[in-house]
Amino acid sequence: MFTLDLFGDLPRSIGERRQLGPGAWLLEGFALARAKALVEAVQAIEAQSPPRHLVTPGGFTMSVAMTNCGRLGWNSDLKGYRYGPLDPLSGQPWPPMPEVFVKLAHDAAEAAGYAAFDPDACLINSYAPGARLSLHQDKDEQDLAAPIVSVSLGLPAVFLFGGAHRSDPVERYSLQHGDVVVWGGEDRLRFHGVAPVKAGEHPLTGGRRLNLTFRKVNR
Ligand code: MD6
Ligand code: FE
Repeated sequence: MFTLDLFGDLPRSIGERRQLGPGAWLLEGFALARAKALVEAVQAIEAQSPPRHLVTPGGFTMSVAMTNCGRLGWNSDLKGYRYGPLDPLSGQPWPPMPEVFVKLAHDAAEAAGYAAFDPDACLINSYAPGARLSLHQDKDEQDLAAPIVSVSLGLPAVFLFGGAHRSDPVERYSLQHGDVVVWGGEDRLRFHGVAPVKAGEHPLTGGRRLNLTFRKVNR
């Protein structure tokens, strides 16, 4: 264990594993050594399938901009939420999942006790200052036995971690560049969200926060 103070934040432990719930872990700094390769891969994906502000079925435009890679991508419009093989903007398949993504998702899941995680979808969220994600459950996946692996890059954010019901109390965790959250099992359907991202500058991502969430959609 050692600490770093790169971003003027409190001294921060790397390699610490914090248990957030019976099936949920925060792996501090787990992706740090691969962060540069991950951000470069995101930039290549975005050149093919640019981040876009999706509309919810309720008619709201999301403040987070989204794109995807992998066999399936998540999409939202007035008709609903769904996963599909094609980027609706280009009509082409989503860009393939880079090897550095596949390996990181597998390794992080394993470190949290989930063996043989083999995601078929990676949602890439891009947060400009002020962007947020309201409380939601991830339940559009067919395979709820597999965990979700979530990687934070660039600007920090406060992660809101609720319970099984929308009205349950919410815990707040600071997510820093390189942190990975893995959750599954009993925690798989907990409500969660992201508080509005504060403005800042990060050497790898500039003025934004990136989040990769890896999912296994199809069994
Ligand atoms: C984010 N993450 O951190 C949004 N969902 O930008 C999620 O919505 C999320 O981090 C399911 C599992 C892990 C997550
Ligand atoms: Fe989510």
